[in-house]
Amino acid sequence: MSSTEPTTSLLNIPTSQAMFAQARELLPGGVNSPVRAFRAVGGQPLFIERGEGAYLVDVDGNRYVDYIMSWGPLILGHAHPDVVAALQEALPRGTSYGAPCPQEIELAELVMAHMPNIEMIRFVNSGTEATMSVLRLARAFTGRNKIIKFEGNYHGHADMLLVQAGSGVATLGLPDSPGVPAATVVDTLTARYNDLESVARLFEEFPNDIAALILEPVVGNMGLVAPLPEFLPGLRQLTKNYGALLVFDEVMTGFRVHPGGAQTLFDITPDLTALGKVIGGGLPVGAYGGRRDIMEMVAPVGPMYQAGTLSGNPLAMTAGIATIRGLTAPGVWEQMEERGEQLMRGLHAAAEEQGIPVSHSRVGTMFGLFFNGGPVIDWSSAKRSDTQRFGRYFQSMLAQGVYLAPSQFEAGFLSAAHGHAEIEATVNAAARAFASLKD
Ligand code: HOZ
Repeated sequence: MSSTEPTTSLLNIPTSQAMFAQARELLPGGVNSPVRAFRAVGGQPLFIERGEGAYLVDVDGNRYVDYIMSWGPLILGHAHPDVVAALQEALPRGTSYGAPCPQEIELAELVMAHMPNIEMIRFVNSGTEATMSVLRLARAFTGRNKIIKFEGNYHGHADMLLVQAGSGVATLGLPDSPGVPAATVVDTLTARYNDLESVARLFEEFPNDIAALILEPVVGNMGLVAPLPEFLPGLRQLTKNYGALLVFDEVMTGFRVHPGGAQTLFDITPDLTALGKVIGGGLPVGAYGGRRDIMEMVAPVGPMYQAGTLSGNPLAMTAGIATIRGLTAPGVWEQMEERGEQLMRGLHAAAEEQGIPVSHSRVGTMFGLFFNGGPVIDWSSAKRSDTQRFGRYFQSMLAQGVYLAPSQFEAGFLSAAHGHAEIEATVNAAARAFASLKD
Protein backbone atom coordinates (compact mmCIF):
# COMPACT_ATOMS: atom_id res chain seq x y z
CA MET A 1 0.00 0.00 0.00
CA SER A 2 1.38 3.39 -0.81
CA SER A 3 0.40 6.94 -0.22
CA THR A 4 1.06 9.18 -3.19
CA GLU A 5 1.60 12.92 -2.89
CA PRO A 6 -0.69 15.02 -5.08
CA THR A 7 0.48 15.01 -8.69
CA THR A 8 -0.61 16.93 -11.75
CA SER A 9 -4.09 15.88 -12.74
CA LEU A 10 -5.00 14.63 -16.21
CA LEU A 11 -8.16 16.69 -15.94
CA ASN A 12 -8.96 20.25 -16.84
CA ILE A 13 -9.79 21.46 -13.36
CA PRO A 14 -8.21 24.91 -12.80
CA THR A 15 -10.93 26.05 -10.39
CA SER A 16 -10.71 22.86 -8.34
CA GLN A 17 -6.92 23.27 -8.27
CA ALA A 18 -7.17 26.83 -6.97
CA MET A 19 -9.76 25.83 -4.40
CA PHE A 20 -7.68 22.88 -3.23
CA ALA A 21 -4.67 25.15 -2.71
CA GLN A 22 -6.85 27.45 -0.61
CA ALA A 23 -8.54 24.60 1.27
CA ARG A 24 -5.18 23.05 2.21
CA GLU A 25 -4.35 26.23 4.11
CA LEU A 26 -7.62 26.02 6.01
CA LEU A 27 -8.48 22.33 6.46
CA PRO A 28 -6.08 19.46 7.24
CA GLY A 29 -5.25 17.99 3.83
CA GLY A 30 -7.83 20.33 2.27
CA VAL A 31 -10.68 17.99 3.24
CA ASN A 32 -13.06 17.14 6.05
CA SER A 33 -12.70 13.36 5.77
CA PRO A 34 -9.32 11.84 4.90
CA VAL A 35 -10.13 9.39 2.11
CA ARG A 36 -11.51 12.26 0.01
CA ALA A 37 -8.01 13.73 -0.33
CA PHE A 38 -7.01 11.31 -3.14
CA ARG A 39 -3.76 10.49 -1.29
CA ALA A 40 -3.87 6.85 -2.39
CA VAL A 41 -4.50 7.54 -6.07
CA GLY A 42 -2.58 10.72 -6.81
CA GLY A 43 -4.06 13.85 -8.33
CA GLN A 44 -6.28 16.02 -6.21
CA PRO A 45 -9.91 16.08 -5.12
CA LEU A 46 -12.52 17.73 -7.25
CA PHE A 47 -14.61 20.49 -5.78
CA ILE A 48 -18.23 19.76 -6.53
CA GLU A 49 -20.68 22.36 -7.66
CA ARG A 50 -23.78 20.13 -7.81
CA GLY A 51 -25.18 16.64 -8.07
CA GLU A 52 -27.86 15.63 -10.58
CA GLY A 53 -29.22 12.09 -10.63
CA ALA A 54 -26.31 9.76 -11.38
CA TYR A 55 -23.94 12.68 -12.04
CA LEU A 56 -21.64 15.01 -10.18
CA VAL A 57 -20.65 18.32 -11.76
CA ASP A 58 -17.41 19.91 -10.59
CA VAL A 59 -16.73 23.62 -10.22
CA ASP A 60 -15.06 23.63 -13.65
CA GLY A 61 -18.20 22.27 -15.29
CA ASN A 62 -16.97 18.68 -15.85
CA ARG A 63 -19.60 15.93 -15.44
CA TYR A 64 -18.94 12.50 -13.95
CA VAL A 65 -21.04 9.39 -13.51
CA ASP A 66 -20.86 9.07 -9.73
CA TYR A 67 -20.34 5.71 -8.02
CA ILE A 68 -19.70 7.15 -4.58
CA MET A 69 -23.16 8.60 -4.02
CA SER A 70 -21.94 10.46 -0.94
CA TRP A 71 -20.46 7.14 0.28
CA GLY A 72 -23.79 5.36 0.15
CA PRO A 73 -26.72 7.49 1.30
CA LEU A 74 -27.96 8.67 -2.10
CA ILE A 75 -29.59 5.48 -3.27
CA LEU A 76 -32.14 7.42 -5.32
CA GLY A 77 -29.43 9.57 -6.91
CA HIS A 78 -28.46 13.19 -6.34
CA ALA A 79 -31.24 15.71 -5.68
CA HIS A 80 -34.02 13.21 -6.31
CA PRO A 81 -37.20 15.24 -6.95
CA ASP A 82 -39.19 13.44 -4.21
CA VAL A 83 -36.48 14.02 -1.60
CA VAL A 84 -36.04 17.65 -2.65
CA ALA A 85 -39.81 18.26 -2.59
CA ALA A 86 -40.17 16.67 0.84
CA LEU A 87 -37.33 18.81 2.20
CA GLN A 88 -38.73 21.96 0.61
CA GLU A 89 -42.04 21.24 2.25
CA ALA A 90 -40.43 20.63 5.65
CA LEU A 91 -37.84 23.43 5.65
CA PRO A 92 -40.10 26.45 6.26
CA ARG A 93 -41.34 24.72 9.41
CA GLY A 94 -37.85 24.80 10.96
CA THR A 95 -34.61 22.86 10.91
CA SER A 96 -34.50 21.41 14.42
CA TYR A 97 -36.83 21.48 17.41
CA GLY A 98 -34.88 19.70 20.13
CA ALA A 99 -38.22 18.08 20.88
CA PRO A 100 -40.10 15.09 19.44
CA CYS A 101 -41.59 15.44 15.97
CA PRO A 102 -43.99 13.22 13.96
CA GLN A 103 -41.33 12.37 11.38
CA GLU A 104 -39.39 10.39 14.01
CA ILE A 105 -42.34 8.04 14.41
CA GLU A 106 -42.80 7.69 10.67
CA LEU A 107 -39.14 6.90 9.99
CA ALA A 108 -38.97 4.50 12.96
CA GLU A 109 -42.00 2.60 11.64
CA LEU A 110 -40.62 2.51 8.11
CA VAL A 111 -37.24 1.16 9.24
CA MET A 112 -38.87 -1.47 11.44
CA ALA A 113 -41.24 -2.55 8.67
CA HIS A 114 -38.19 -3.52 6.62
CA MET A 115 -36.02 -4.74 9.49
CA PRO A 116 -38.37 -6.55 11.89
CA ASN A 117 -35.48 -7.48 14.18
CA ILE A 118 -35.47 -3.83 15.22
CA GLU A 119 -38.16 -3.61 17.90
CA MET A 120 -37.08 -0.19 19.18
CA ILE A 121 -34.79 2.42 17.71
CA ARG A 122 -32.86 5.51 18.80
CA PHE A 123 -31.88 8.07 16.15
CA VAL A 124 -28.49 9.77 16.36
CA ASN A 125 -26.49 11.92 13.93
CA SER A 126 -23.84 9.72 12.33
CA GLY A 127 -22.73 6.15 11.88
CA THR A 128 -19.88 6.75 14.33
CA GLU A 129 -22.37 7.81 16.98
CA ALA A 130 -24.52 4.76 16.21
CA THR A 131 -21.73 2.19 16.66
CA MET A 132 -20.26 3.94 19.67
CA SER A 133 -23.65 4.06 21.39
CA VAL A 134 -24.74 0.55 20.46
CA LEU A 135 -21.58 -0.88 22.03
CA ARG A 136 -22.09 1.15 25.21
CA LEU A 137 -25.55 -0.39 25.31
CA ALA A 138 -24.21 -3.91 24.73
CA ARG A 139 -21.74 -3.43 27.59
CA ALA A 140 -24.45 -2.02 29.85
CA PHE A 141 -26.83 -4.88 29.09
CA THR A 142 -24.34 -7.72 29.51
CA GLY A 143 -22.24 -6.18 32.29
CA ARG A 144 -19.17 -7.22 30.30
CA ASN A 145 -16.45 -5.05 28.77
CA LYS A 146 -14.75 -6.83 25.90
CA ILE A 147 -15.84 -6.53 22.28
CA ILE A 148 -14.75 -8.39 19.17
CA LYS A 149 -14.32 -6.67 15.84
CA PHE A 150 -12.79 -7.82 12.56
CA GLU A 151 -9.62 -6.70 10.79
CA GLY A 152 -10.51 -4.39 7.91
CA ASN A 153 -14.01 -3.65 9.22
CA TYR A 154 -14.61 0.03 9.90
CA HIS A 155 -17.17 1.22 12.41
CA GLY A 156 -16.47 4.92 12.47
CA HIS A 157 -13.79 6.74 14.43
CA ALA A 158 -14.66 6.14 18.09
CA ASP A 159 -11.47 5.39 20.05
CA MET A 160 -12.33 1.79 20.97
CA LEU A 161 -13.00 0.93 17.32
CA LEU A 162 -9.88 2.37 15.69
CA VAL A 163 -8.12 -0.96 15.87
CA GLN A 164 -7.14 -2.81 12.69
CA ALA A 165 -9.74 -0.68 10.94
CA GLY A 166 -10.66 -0.46 7.27
CA SER A 167 -11.75 2.52 5.13
CA GLY A 168 -9.56 5.66 5.24
CA VAL A 169 -7.22 4.33 7.91
CA ALA A 170 -6.53 1.21 5.84
CA THR A 171 -6.13 3.34 2.72
CA LEU A 172 -3.60 5.57 4.42
CA GLY A 173 -1.85 2.68 6.15
CA LEU A 174 -2.87 3.88 9.64
CA PRO A 175 -4.95 0.96 10.95
CA ASP A 176 -4.55 2.26 14.51
CA SER A 177 -4.36 5.93 15.43
CA PRO A 178 -2.22 7.97 17.78
CA GLY A 179 -4.41 9.79 20.27
CA VAL A 180 -6.27 6.62 21.15
CA PRO A 181 -5.25 5.83 24.74
CA ALA A 182 -4.14 2.21 25.16
CA ALA A 183 -6.68 1.86 27.97
CA THR A 184 -9.58 2.49 25.59
CA VAL A 185 -8.64 -0.36 23.27
CA VAL A 186 -7.52 -2.93 25.79
CA ASP A 187 -10.97 -4.51 25.62
CA THR A 188 -11.13 -4.51 21.83
CA LEU A 189 -10.28 -7.95 20.44
CA THR A 190 -9.77 -8.52 16.74
CA ALA A 191 -10.53 -11.56 14.63
CA ARG A 192 -10.28 -12.37 10.92
CA TYR A 193 -13.36 -11.79 8.82
CA ASN A 194 -14.74 -15.02 7.33
CA ASP A 195 -12.68 -17.06 9.81
CA LEU A 196 -14.92 -18.60 12.48
CA GLU A 197 -11.97 -20.32 14.13
CA SER A 198 -10.37 -16.98 14.93
CA VAL A 199 -13.59 -15.93 16.68
CA ALA A 200 -14.01 -19.23 18.52
CA ARG A 201 -10.48 -18.88 19.91
CA LEU A 202 -11.31 -15.48 21.42
CA PHE A 203 -14.48 -16.82 23.02
CA GLU A 204 -12.53 -19.78 24.43
CA GLU A 205 -9.97 -17.40 25.89
CA PHE A 206 -12.54 -14.98 27.39
CA PRO A 207 -15.73 -17.03 27.83
CA ASN A 208 -17.41 -14.67 30.32
CA ASP A 209 -15.99 -11.31 29.30
CA ILE A 210 -17.22 -10.57 25.79
CA ALA A 211 -20.17 -8.18 25.65
CA ALA A 212 -20.59 -8.08 21.89
CA LEU A 213 -19.26 -8.99 18.54
CA ILE A 214 -19.66 -6.19 15.99
CA LEU A 215 -19.20 -6.57 12.27
CA GLU A 216 -20.09 -5.27 8.87
CA PRO A 217 -22.08 -8.31 7.70
CA VAL A 218 -20.99 -7.48 4.15
CA VAL A 219 -17.80 -5.46 4.43
CA GLY A 220 -17.78 -2.22 2.48
CA ASN A 221 -14.68 -0.71 4.07
CA MET A 222 -11.92 -2.94 2.69
CA GLY A 223 -13.40 -2.89 -0.78
CA LEU A 224 -16.51 -5.06 -0.95
CA VAL A 225 -16.16 -8.45 0.73
CA ALA A 226 -19.12 -10.78 1.15
CA PRO A 227 -19.50 -13.34 3.95
CA LEU A 228 -18.84 -17.00 3.19
CA PRO A 229 -22.04 -19.07 3.59
CA GLU A 230 -21.24 -20.51 7.02
CA PHE A 231 -19.81 -17.30 8.50
CA LEU A 232 -22.84 -15.31 9.70
CA PRO A 233 -24.79 -18.35 11.01
CA GLY A 234 -21.59 -19.44 12.78
CA LEU A 235 -21.23 -16.04 14.46
CA ARG A 236 -24.86 -16.14 15.54
CA GLN A 237 -24.30 -19.51 17.16
CA LEU A 238 -21.02 -18.60 18.85
CA THR A 239 -22.39 -15.38 20.34
CA LYS A 240 -25.45 -17.24 21.60
CA ASN A 241 -23.31 -19.97 23.15
CA TYR A 242 -21.23 -17.47 25.08
CA GLY A 243 -24.00 -15.01 26.04
CA ALA A 244 -22.56 -12.20 23.93
CA LEU A 245 -24.64 -9.89 21.75
CA LEU A 246 -24.37 -9.98 17.97
CA VAL A 247 -24.26 -6.45 16.57
CA PHE A 248 -24.64 -5.85 12.86
CA ASP A 249 -23.13 -2.59 11.69
CA GLU A 250 -25.47 -1.94 8.79
CA VAL A 251 -24.57 1.71 8.45
CA MET A 252 -23.47 0.92 4.92
CA THR A 253 -25.42 -2.24 4.10
CA GLY A 254 -28.79 -1.14 5.52
CA PHE A 255 -31.20 -0.59 2.59
CA ARG A 256 -28.21 -1.16 0.28
CA VAL A 257 -27.60 -4.92 0.00
CA HIS A 258 -31.35 -5.59 0.35
CA PRO A 259 -34.22 -3.31 1.38
CA GLY A 260 -34.12 -5.17 4.70
CA GLY A 261 -30.33 -5.02 5.00
CA ALA A 262 -27.90 -7.90 5.31
CA GLN A 263 -29.91 -9.37 8.19
CA THR A 264 -32.85 -9.95 5.84
CA LEU A 265 -30.72 -10.98 2.88
CA PHE A 266 -28.93 -13.67 4.90
CA ASP A 267 -31.81 -14.35 7.30
CA ILE A 268 -29.81 -13.78 10.47
CA THR A 269 -31.24 -12.16 13.59
CA PRO A 270 -28.70 -9.85 15.23
CA ASP A 271 -29.47 -8.63 18.74
CA LEU A 272 -28.67 -5.05 17.81
CA THR A 273 -28.15 -3.09 14.61
CA ALA A 274 -26.38 0.18 13.81
CA LEU A 275 -27.68 2.22 10.89
CA GLY A 276 -26.83 5.44 9.06
CA LYS A 277 -26.38 6.70 5.50
CA VAL A 278 -29.51 5.68 3.47
CA ILE A 279 -31.90 6.22 6.40
CA GLY A 280 -30.97 9.92 6.30
CA GLY A 281 -31.28 10.26 2.54
CA GLY A 282 -28.11 12.40 2.38
CA LEU A 283 -28.59 14.38 5.59
CA PRO A 284 -26.55 13.58 8.71
CA VAL A 285 -28.13 10.65 10.54
CA GLY A 286 -27.45 7.43 12.39
CA ALA A 287 -29.52 5.04 14.47
CA TYR A 288 -29.26 1.99 16.64
CA GLY A 289 -31.94 -0.47 17.53
CA GLY A 290 -32.84 -4.06 18.16
CA ARG A 291 -34.35 -6.26 20.84
CA ARG A 292 -36.86 -4.42 23.00
CA ASP A 293 -35.48 -5.85 26.26
CA ILE A 294 -32.04 -4.46 25.38
CA MET A 295 -33.26 -1.12 24.03
CA GLU A 296 -35.18 -0.56 27.25
CA MET A 297 -31.79 -0.07 28.91
CA VAL A 298 -31.47 3.24 27.02
CA ALA A 299 -32.20 6.43 29.02
CA PRO A 300 -34.75 7.66 29.93
CA VAL A 301 -36.35 4.19 30.21
CA GLY A 302 -33.13 2.63 31.52
CA PRO A 303 -29.79 3.82 32.87
CA MET A 304 -27.60 3.69 29.72
CA TYR A 305 -27.07 7.34 28.86
CA GLN A 306 -26.89 8.70 25.35
CA ALA A 307 -28.25 12.01 24.02
CA GLY A 308 -28.02 14.43 21.07
CA THR A 309 -29.09 17.99 20.29
CA LEU A 310 -29.90 17.35 16.62
CA SER A 311 -31.02 13.72 17.01
CA GLY A 312 -34.27 12.98 15.18
CA ASN A 313 -34.29 16.42 13.58
CA PRO A 314 -37.16 16.92 11.13
CA LEU A 315 -35.04 17.42 8.01
CA ALA A 316 -32.94 14.27 8.33
CA MET A 317 -36.06 12.28 9.20
CA THR A 318 -37.91 13.72 6.19
CA ALA A 319 -35.10 12.92 3.75
CA GLY A 320 -34.87 9.40 5.16
CA ILE A 321 -38.61 8.79 4.83
CA ALA A 322 -38.68 9.99 1.21
CA THR A 323 -35.60 7.93 0.37
CA ILE A 324 -36.87 4.68 1.86
CA ARG A 325 -40.27 5.17 0.21
CA GLY A 326 -38.51 5.75 -3.11
CA LEU A 327 -36.23 2.74 -3.00
CA THR A 328 -39.07 0.42 -1.99
CA ALA A 329 -41.47 1.70 -4.69
CA PRO A 330 -42.47 -1.03 -7.15
CA GLY A 331 -39.69 -2.03 -9.55
CA VAL A 332 -37.02 0.34 -8.21
CA TRP A 333 -34.96 -2.25 -6.36
CA GLU A 334 -35.22 -4.80 -9.17
CA GLN A 335 -33.96 -2.26 -11.68
CA MET A 336 -30.96 -1.37 -9.51
CA GLU A 337 -30.10 -5.07 -9.21
CA GLU A 338 -30.36 -5.43 -12.97
CA ARG A 339 -28.10 -2.45 -13.61
CA GLY A 340 -25.66 -3.81 -11.05
CA GLU A 341 -25.55 -7.12 -12.88
CA GLN A 342 -25.02 -5.35 -16.20
CA LEU A 343 -22.13 -3.38 -14.69
CA MET A 344 -20.45 -6.44 -13.19
CA ARG A 345 -20.81 -8.48 -16.39
CA GLY A 346 -19.35 -5.63 -18.40
CA LEU A 347 -16.41 -5.03 -16.06
CA HIS A 348 -15.65 -8.73 -15.88
CA ALA A 349 -15.66 -9.13 -19.68
CA ALA A 350 -13.55 -5.99 -20.19
CA ALA A 351 -10.91 -7.06 -17.67
CA GLU A 352 -10.80 -10.58 -19.05
CA GLU A 353 -10.38 -9.34 -22.61
CA GLN A 354 -7.33 -7.33 -21.56
CA GLY A 355 -5.96 -10.11 -19.35
CA ILE A 356 -6.08 -7.96 -16.19
CA PRO A 357 -6.51 -10.11 -13.07
CA VAL A 358 -9.35 -8.70 -11.01
CA SER A 359 -11.72 -9.99 -8.42
CA HIS A 360 -15.13 -8.37 -8.49
CA SER A 361 -18.31 -8.73 -6.52
CA ARG A 362 -21.71 -7.17 -5.99
CA VAL A 363 -24.25 -7.49 -3.23
CA GLY A 364 -27.45 -5.58 -4.01
CA THR A 365 -26.48 -2.01 -4.85
CA MET A 366 -22.89 -2.22 -3.58
CA PHE A 367 -20.00 -3.46 -5.66
CA GLY A 368 -16.24 -3.81 -5.60
CA LEU A 369 -13.35 -4.49 -7.93
CA PHE A 370 -9.98 -5.60 -6.58
CA PHE A 371 -6.82 -5.60 -8.69
CA ASN A 372 -6.12 -9.00 -7.31
CA GLY A 373 -6.60 -12.44 -8.84
CA GLY A 374 -8.61 -13.30 -5.72
CA PRO A 375 -10.36 -14.77 -3.97
CA VAL A 376 -10.71 -11.82 -1.59
CA ILE A 377 -12.31 -12.98 1.64
CA ASP A 378 -10.60 -10.97 4.38
CA TRP A 379 -8.23 -8.08 5.01
CA SER A 380 -5.08 -10.15 4.32
CA SER A 381 -6.30 -11.09 0.85
CA ALA A 382 -7.73 -7.60 0.18
CA LYS A 383 -4.43 -5.91 0.93
CA ARG A 384 -2.60 -8.08 -1.58
CA SER A 385 -4.32 -5.98 -4.28
CA ASP A 386 -2.19 -3.96 -6.67
CA THR A 387 -2.93 -0.47 -5.36
CA GLN A 388 -0.62 1.21 -7.92
CA ARG A 389 -2.66 -0.36 -10.68
CA PHE A 390 -5.87 0.71 -8.97
CA GLY A 391 -4.54 4.29 -8.90
CA ARG A 392 -3.92 4.26 -12.66
CA TYR A 393 -7.34 2.73 -13.29
CA PHE A 394 -8.96 5.34 -11.05
CA GLN A 395 -7.25 8.23 -12.90
CA SER A 396 -8.16 6.85 -16.29
CA MET A 397 -11.80 6.43 -15.26
CA LEU A 398 -11.91 9.93 -13.80
CA ALA A 399 -10.44 11.43 -16.95
CA GLN A 400 -13.19 9.62 -18.88
CA GLY A 401 -15.92 11.04 -16.63
CA VAL A 402 -16.40 8.19 -14.15
CA TYR A 403 -16.05 9.07 -10.47
CA LEU A 404 -15.04 6.07 -8.34
CA ALA A 405 -14.05 6.02 -4.69
CA PRO A 406 -10.40 7.15 -4.54
CA SER A 407 -9.26 4.01 -2.76
CA GLN A 408 -8.95 0.33 -3.56
CA PHE A 409 -10.42 -0.27 -0.12
CA GLU A 410 -13.81 1.36 -0.51
CA ALA A 411 -17.00 0.01 -2.10
CA GLY A 412 -18.87 1.36 -5.11
CA PHE A 413 -22.51 2.45 -4.85
CA LEU A 414 -25.26 2.32 -7.47
CA SER A 415 -28.41 4.38 -7.42
CA ALA A 416 -31.83 4.31 -9.00
CA ALA A 417 -30.61 7.12 -11.26
CA HIS A 418 -27.95 4.95 -12.93
CA GLY A 419 -29.55 3.96 -16.22
CA HIS A 420 -28.50 1.72 -19.04
CA ALA A 421 -26.63 4.58 -20.75
CA GLU A 422 -24.51 5.36 -17.66
CA ILE A 423 -23.64 1.72 -17.13
CA GLU A 424 -22.70 1.28 -20.77
CA ALA A 425 -20.52 4.40 -20.70
CA THR A 426 -18.84 3.10 -17.53
CA VAL A 427 -18.10 -0.30 -19.03
CA ASN A 428 -16.67 1.31 -22.18
CA ALA A 429 -14.49 3.59 -20.06
CA ALA A 430 -13.31 0.60 -18.02
CA ALA A 431 -12.40 -1.29 -21.20
CA ARG A 432 -10.14 1.61 -22.24
CA ALA A 433 -8.75 1.93 -18.71
CA PHE A 434 -7.88 -1.80 -18.54
CA ALA A 435 -6.24 -1.56 -21.97
CA SER A 436 -4.09 1.34 -20.77
CA LEU A 437 -2.92 -0.68 -17.75
CA LYS A 438 -1.00 -3.04 -20.03
CA ASP A 439 1.36 -0.22 -21.13
N1 HOZ B 1 -16.43 6.32 6.12
C1 HOZ B 1 -16.77 6.69 4.78
C2 HOZ B 1 -15.98 5.88 3.82
N2 HOZ B 1 -16.06 4.48 4.05
C3 HOZ B 1 -16.71 8.17 4.64
C4 HOZ B 1 -15.74 8.76 3.73
C5 HOZ B 1 -15.93 10.24 3.45
O1 HOZ B 1 -17.03 10.77 3.62
O2 HOZ B 1 -15.00 10.85 3.06
